[in-house]
Formats: sequence, C-alpha cells, structure tokens
Amino acid sequence: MRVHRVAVIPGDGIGAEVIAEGRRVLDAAAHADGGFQLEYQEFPWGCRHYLERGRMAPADFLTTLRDFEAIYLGAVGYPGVPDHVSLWELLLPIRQAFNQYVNLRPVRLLDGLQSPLAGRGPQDIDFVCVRENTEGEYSGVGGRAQAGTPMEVAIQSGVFTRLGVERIIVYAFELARNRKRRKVTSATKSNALQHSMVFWDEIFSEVAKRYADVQTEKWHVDALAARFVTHPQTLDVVVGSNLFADILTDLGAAIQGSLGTAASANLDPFKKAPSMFEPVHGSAPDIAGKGIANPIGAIWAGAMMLDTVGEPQAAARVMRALEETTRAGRQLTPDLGGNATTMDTGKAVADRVLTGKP
Ligand code: GGG
Repeated sequence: MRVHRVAVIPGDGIGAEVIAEGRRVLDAAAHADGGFQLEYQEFPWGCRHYLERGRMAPADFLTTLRDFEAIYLGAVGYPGVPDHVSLWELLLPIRQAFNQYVNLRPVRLLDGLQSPLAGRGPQDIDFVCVRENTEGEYSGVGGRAQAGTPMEVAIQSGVFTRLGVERIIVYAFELARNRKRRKVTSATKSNALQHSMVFWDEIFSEVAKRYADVQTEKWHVDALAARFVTHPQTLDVVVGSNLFADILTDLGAAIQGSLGTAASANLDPFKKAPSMFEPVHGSAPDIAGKGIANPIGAIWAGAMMLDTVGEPQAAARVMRALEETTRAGRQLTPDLGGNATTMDTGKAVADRVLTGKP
C-alpha cells in the first residue's frame, strides 16, 4: 500500500469547511483506488492561533512541514489580524522556503456551469495560468522610514532574477508542449516597467527560441485582462509574474463561474520539498460558518495534489466525479445559483467517486 503523508492547514473562515469536503472526496478516491492511503496531520494554524499566541504558527512550523509529501491548505486571513501579517507569517514563507516557484492555476469552465461571459461554454474557457510564486512583486523586499512625519516613505521592490524568471517561463513552455494548442501567452508591462518587465520580455524571447514548436504572444497585462473577457478561447498557457498572475487568475476564476471553483497548486517541480495545494479563494468571512461555501476549488486542488504525489488515476477519477456533479447541476452552492450546502456538494462528489468508473 502506498502511503502519502499530507499536512493539512484548514486555516481561517471557510477554509475549514471546504477542506473537510476536500478530505471527504480524497478519502473516497483512496478507498475506490485501493492502492494508496492518505495519512493526514492537521495543524490549527491561522488567525485564531495568532490572536491566542501572537503568531500565525509556531516558530518552527517550516521544519515541521518539511517532513510531509504535500500540504493541503484552506484559506488564510480574518478580520482582527492585518492581512499582510496573516500572509507573511504563513502562506508566503511556505512558498518561498519550499521553493514552490510555480503556482499553477487552471482556468476551465466545468461542464454544466454558467460563465458570466455571454455565449461562452466549456470549449471557450480552457487554459492554465502559470504564476511565478517566489519573487517578483511579492519578494518581500522593501521598508518604511520616517513614520509619522511628513517625509514618511514606503518602498516595495519587485525582485526579478534571471534564475527566477527563466525557470517559470521554461515551465510554461514545457507545459504548453504537452497541451493540444501549444501556445504560451506572456503577461508583461514593459512599456511602463522599463527594467523588470523589459528583462522579463528578453528572457521570454530567449526561451521561446528553444521551443520552435510552441506558438507565442505577449500582451501588456491590462490588455490581457481584457482578452480574458473578450477572447478567452485564444488562451492556452498564460505565464505571468507573481502580482500580475495573482490578479489575472481572480478574473480567470470569475469567468469559470465563481471564485469558489478555482484551484491552485504551489509546486516545487524538483520535489525537494513539499508542494502545497489550495483553493484560490480566501477565507470569505461574510459567509464563514454558514455552511454554504463552494468546496469545488478545494476538491479540485485535492485532485491536483493526488496527481502530484503520483496518483494520476485517482486524480482523474476525482475530476470526472466533480464534472459529473456540475453537469447534473443539483448539488451546487449559492455562488453557482444553487441552494446546496458545502457538505451536499462534497457528498455528491464523493458518492460519484465511489460509484464512478475507475
Ligand atoms: N486559499 C488561500 C488563501 O487564503 N488565499 C488568499 C490570498 O490572498 N492569497 C494570496 C496569494 O495567493 O498570493
């Protein structure tokens, strides 16, 4: 029996609700497969931990996590703790310390779901965003000085290294090579950002020369945001910096029907450290505790985790069950126009995992 050790951080707000359903579905997948087991250890880290103990997680939390094969995370952030504290004491250090330099975010309209884009169906919205995940605008470099004086200053530096930019662009090209349309779209802004984004464009052109079989294009990020709405069918693999692709993928989530359906994988492609899997959405304090959060993003992230730990058949089984559930349309949460609870959706997917085709 193959055993996969998973650290679970449900986190804040709806995080615990959606992760519980994700685990229900993953357990069903392990049961249906019969060849592997998921061994979870849950960590109560997040904003409550901060309010009780003055920090989001114990000082040695990265050492604790390093022993696991994967991390399954819900959401981070809650009123009462400044958002930059919750992100910088938990989520962002994990991505940086474990060299999870790829943030993979599929943008796909699942069968049966309605996009807010008029006349667009699943055949039009099916691409993947590759977000640089350890540097760029979220490198954490900067500072503040002369607080409280008229000379007060805040500096937030974007850090773009050749290693960091090249490896994320190479990842995007390798991914495109294995997709039907074989196209990479680069998100840039080199008209205004004459240092970092001109550098990004140069490296994009250099890497593109090594992939003659892959079509390329680049758009300024503002124009690309518009193309997500007007021409989603032209996109295949989109590669962008940490900030650009963070923003673009919320738009991507919206065009695939709801932020609640979007999944992401924070990957160390060399598997030297655990990768982390999370829904794209945050903790949604406005609906936390009501049992109506959409668990699809968390379940989809769970499928990406199965794929990464070497269980691609189980991952495919989960994705089939998820899409059968959206196609049937009866167990959808209010954000998708239904009246199901988080648990209704989770149970519907888990049942289909158990009864569906291997
Ligand atoms: N599901 C993870 C979560 O809580 N995300 C909220 C967030 O603001 N994330 C920022 C990021 O992905 O960089």
